[in-house]
Amino acid sequence: MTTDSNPIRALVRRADDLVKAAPNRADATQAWDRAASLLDEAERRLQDLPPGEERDGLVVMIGLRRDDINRLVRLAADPRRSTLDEPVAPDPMPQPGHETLGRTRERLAERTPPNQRLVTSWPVLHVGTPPRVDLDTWRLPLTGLVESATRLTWSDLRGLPATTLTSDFHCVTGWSRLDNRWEGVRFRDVAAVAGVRPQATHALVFGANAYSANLDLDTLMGDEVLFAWSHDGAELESVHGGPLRLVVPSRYAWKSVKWVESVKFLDRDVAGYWEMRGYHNVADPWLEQRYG
Ligand SMILES: Nc1nc2c(c(=O)[nH]1)N[C@H]1C(S)=C(S)[C@@H](COP(=O)(O)O)O[C@H]1N2
Ligand SMILES: [Mo]
Repeated sequence: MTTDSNPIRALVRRADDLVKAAPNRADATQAWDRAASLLDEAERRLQDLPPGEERDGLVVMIGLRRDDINRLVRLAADPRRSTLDEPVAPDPMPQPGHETLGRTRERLAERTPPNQRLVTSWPVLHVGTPPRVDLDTWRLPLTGLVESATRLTWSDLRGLPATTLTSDFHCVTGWSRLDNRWEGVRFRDVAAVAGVRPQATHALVFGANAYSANLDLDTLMGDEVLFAWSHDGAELESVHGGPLRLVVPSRYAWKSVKWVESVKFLDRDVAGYWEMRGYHNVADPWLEQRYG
């Protein structure tokens, strides 16, 4: 009998989805408990897998997630921390059939990557708790392979040429939100302040709660990639990554880092948070690059 690792991977991904949607729920602890029991179940099923690389890889994948959940539970229990927590309005995961109105079916289909469903609400997904950010002390360090290491202040950032762009947003958990009007500055205009060295090929963009995503510079320097502070005409809410989030429309939304904290330019590709946890390195929704 051959033992299939896919059901184990499916359990792990269900646990991920619960963790990311936990901020939408009145009781995040319940979501973490449920995620932890899915990991228990995954670990039980590991016993049936033959020893080898695949099994070892899954052991690491499960272990990383156990650490994540433990960290989240610890943080939530920390009284210094929980006084900073803002209540998040419940925003349940969209159900199939929750469709955008007023456009022709064909036109919508053209803009909907495979196995995505359209939503008009805007789900909130992230690991951890939105940080409280003070714009007076906020800094954006640009580090690594740059001509001059730079720490932008909020007013430095707002002094750069602002752009408004409309783009679609595709989350790996299966929802897409079309026509998001973002206002911000292009990644490449921010990068130009520090001057990117010629040998740089990739960057890691870091966000609050030890989050990160890796991208190649060709993608990051593209026209559509913004650091955004406004969405659909309103200041970007903290739950959606305000004061500043990255927006990379050509990639699944986990690459659109919320609460950006720094950018590091590199001459090699280094895996970010979800990429390290088995998600696809590139994450093109049109090629359905969900998992590695
Ligand atoms: N800092 C940070 N950024 C993050 C995440 C996160 O956990 N932390 N989650 C990502 C994921 S998985 C998604 S789908 C989008 C969700 O953005 P939204 O909550 O504004 O819809 O943010 C991305 N950016
Ligand atoms: Mo996501």
